[in-house]
Amino acid sequence: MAEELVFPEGFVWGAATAAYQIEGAVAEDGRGPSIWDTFTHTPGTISDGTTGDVACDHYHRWREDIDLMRRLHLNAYRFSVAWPRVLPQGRGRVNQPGLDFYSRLVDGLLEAGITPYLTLYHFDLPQALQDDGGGWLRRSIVDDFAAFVDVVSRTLGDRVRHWMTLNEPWSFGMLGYLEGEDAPGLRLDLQSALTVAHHALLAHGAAVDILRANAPGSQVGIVLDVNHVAPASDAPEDIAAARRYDGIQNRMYLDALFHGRYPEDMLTLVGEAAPPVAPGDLRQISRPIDFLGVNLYRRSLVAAGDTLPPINWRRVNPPGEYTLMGWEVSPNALYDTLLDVHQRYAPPTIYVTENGAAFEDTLAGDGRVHDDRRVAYFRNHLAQAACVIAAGVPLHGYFAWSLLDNFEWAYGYERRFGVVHVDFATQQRTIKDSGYLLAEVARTNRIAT
Ligand code: IFM
Repeated sequence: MAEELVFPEGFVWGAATAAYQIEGAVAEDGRGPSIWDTFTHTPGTISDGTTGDVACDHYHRWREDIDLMRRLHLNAYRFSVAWPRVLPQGRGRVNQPGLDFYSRLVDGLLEAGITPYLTLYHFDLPQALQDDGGGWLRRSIVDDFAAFVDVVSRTLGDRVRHWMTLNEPWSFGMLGYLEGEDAPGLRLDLQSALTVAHHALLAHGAAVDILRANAPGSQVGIVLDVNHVAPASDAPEDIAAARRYDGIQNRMYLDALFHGRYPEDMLTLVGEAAPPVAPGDLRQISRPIDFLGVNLYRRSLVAAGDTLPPINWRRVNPPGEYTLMGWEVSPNALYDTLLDVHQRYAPPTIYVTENGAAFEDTLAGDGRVHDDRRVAYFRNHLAQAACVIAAGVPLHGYFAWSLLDNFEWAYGYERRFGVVHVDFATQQRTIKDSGYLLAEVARTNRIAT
């Protein structure tokens, strides 16, 4: 028999996007180049050879996109500000038309009754800052980020009440500086990736102070791609590998942010690759925050292996359903991750800031997109979200990834995550069945399972 799960009153229902993935207009109104412009224009980097030059053309179509949010009954929208639109050279001269774009967007959202949740950094570092000492490898990037946050929050702080400093520092450190899969496409070493992570966390701490000063009373947090890590077997070597992987993926960030220290076992394990900590750093990183944003896509089942020495792990993919990204569909991972984060770190509030799936989608003869697998994905994950709230976790909101099909980084336009289908040739938007599900859940604040 169908059961209905009810969400608490005032629950935040949103969808998320990121500037480079949707905006396009990369050379318009004074925007400077970002590392993603450079990377995508380098042959061989993106699997379908595309770029974010046009993407969803959101820069011109933002009104239409707000209208879509309204039709989806969303009461919140998570988006990011492109640093090179605001500061084309990364620092120094402010590009007023770039700032004005976000100001108009925020006003439009507020007029539509949609609360803006603003991410300050979602991967698109100004190229000029990459050219100066290697971007996030240079410690003084913290000052550059602080200056950028100051400009944005002075302008929007009167209207934006929810701020996210960084999106997924694990991703941009590991994939950008170690694996080379994402911009800036470097294949350095673990020490470099951990240096990037440390500078990113320091930049987060600096941003918290600035936001407290410029936007008093607003809510400030950070977004992490937390994984629920479980050992693939009871074998002691798999249990130890899972602990190491949990360390590199989760604890290095969460312990620093919430406990003010890097985990001792990880510092011992990585030895000379440990982050370059100066006196006072951990105090800056662990400034109290109002919420933690969790991006959740899958669980990680881990065995001992030879990936990323000295982490020496291997991913185990059990039989089951997988998305086009090759990620296991595991609604329980949402429950387990949120409960785990709550028990280990107790952030005052948690939001699911991203959750979603890439599947093959087709526009059917009836003009609709019957994305049944994504509908089931959301239904099952939302049921877990309701259950984890009932278990006492302070989950206050859920943002689907993503509002629109968009530029999925190294995979270009081949991986569609949207609850709204985008025909990239015509820019025609079509709400998918998963979008209608989300709309119904957001409208009624309940989900039938
Ligand atoms: O598209 C990305 C997003 O930019 C960051 N989190 C994961 C998503 C899906 O890969």
